[in-house]
Amino acid sequence: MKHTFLDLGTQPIANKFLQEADEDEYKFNLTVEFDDETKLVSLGNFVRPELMFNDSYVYHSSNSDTMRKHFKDYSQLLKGDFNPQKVLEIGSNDGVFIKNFDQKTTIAVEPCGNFAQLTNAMHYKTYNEFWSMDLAKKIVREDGKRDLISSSNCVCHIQNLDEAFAAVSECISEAGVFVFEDPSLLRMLERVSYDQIYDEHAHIFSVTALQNLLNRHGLEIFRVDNLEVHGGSNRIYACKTNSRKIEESVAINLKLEEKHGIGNLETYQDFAKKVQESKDSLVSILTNLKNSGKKIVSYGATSKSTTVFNYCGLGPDLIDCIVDTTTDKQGKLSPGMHIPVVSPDDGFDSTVDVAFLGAWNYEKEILAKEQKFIEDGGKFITHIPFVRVV
Ligand code: JHZ
Repeated sequence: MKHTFLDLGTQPIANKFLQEADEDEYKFNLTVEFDDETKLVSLGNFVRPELMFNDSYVYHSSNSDTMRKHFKDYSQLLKGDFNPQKVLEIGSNDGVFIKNFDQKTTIAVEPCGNFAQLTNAMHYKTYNEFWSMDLAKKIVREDGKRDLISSSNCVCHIQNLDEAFAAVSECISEAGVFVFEDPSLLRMLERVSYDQIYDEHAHIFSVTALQNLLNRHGLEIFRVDNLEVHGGSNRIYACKTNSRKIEESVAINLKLEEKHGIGNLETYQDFAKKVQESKDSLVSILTNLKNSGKKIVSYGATSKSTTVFNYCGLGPDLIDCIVDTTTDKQGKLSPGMHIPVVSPDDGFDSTVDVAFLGAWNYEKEILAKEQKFIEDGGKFITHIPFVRVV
């Protein structure tokens, strides 16, 4: 049975930045459910994938030093541990991961046409489609089974996980590995990072729920790495059932999640109360700062900040602009609240007093880069794990 435990209100498409304020915007009610059978946490209302992932998708996975290094290190680790001959990435975005693998033996799947075109031009055969059973069968026929199927920040976007995992099972070689990383539900609960919830994140994964779902399709988890990227993620290593030794990290993570009550509805009801407190506290601190004459901007036009701004009702009357290095977002208006997005050169100058860390997951990288702002008296504010000046 599914239980709705959180309502983040009416929300737009998190990555659909607008050219004009009067453009039509698709909106939906962002609620979150807990399934007490599988223990999976999912959105109550899924948004049609084509509305989010299409030829004008703006998010570049290689948008930070942190993530470029992350994907390079990750590729080396996979080569060292598994020496895969045939590789597939599901959700290859701008190629930040696959560029570390050989073009002749690596293929990619990417539904956003602008990015599929990019990786095809980099000579990686890229299927410009959503991951599905039909596609898995086509790949097996045309390219052969895969020794490594990797996917970063993509599996949690797939609404029908049963089909997705059955398709992985179809496409993977007998001794192959399926390695994927996504935001961790446990970290979200601990950090009250409710902004991990938006249209694209159809699910927020626990190891517990993934174990239940993968097992239905002849797959099992044999290793889990806890990562700091994207606000706390888990890297899940799965294989065909009984094909590899199950490592200690699996039991450690399952125990930790059990201790945190990941299988109990009360845990989520408690989280929902903390989300409301976080909102009240953020609205209050930003309103007080604005009333005392401070100029506030937001740093990083993230999907996460779309949730925060729309849930908390924070608009251009409080936040002058959002600064972001992504050229495809600049000159546009933020989804729902219509805050102008500008380049850091245009919006992050000496007149700014306070910057809300929309990209709080890059706190270290941003603070190191913006030392001058801090030395000159500027303040960064974050809501993670509670509302505070950094
Ligand atoms: P960032 C996206 O979420 C969407 P978002 C997606 N659904 C997902 O799962 C995660 O990524 C992985 C900018 N920036 O990575 C660049 C600066 O301007 O937190 C980006 O627009 N200056 C696929 O959107 C944004 O911030 C900087 O110095 O929440 C960061 O977006 C840095 C470091 C970043 O992902």
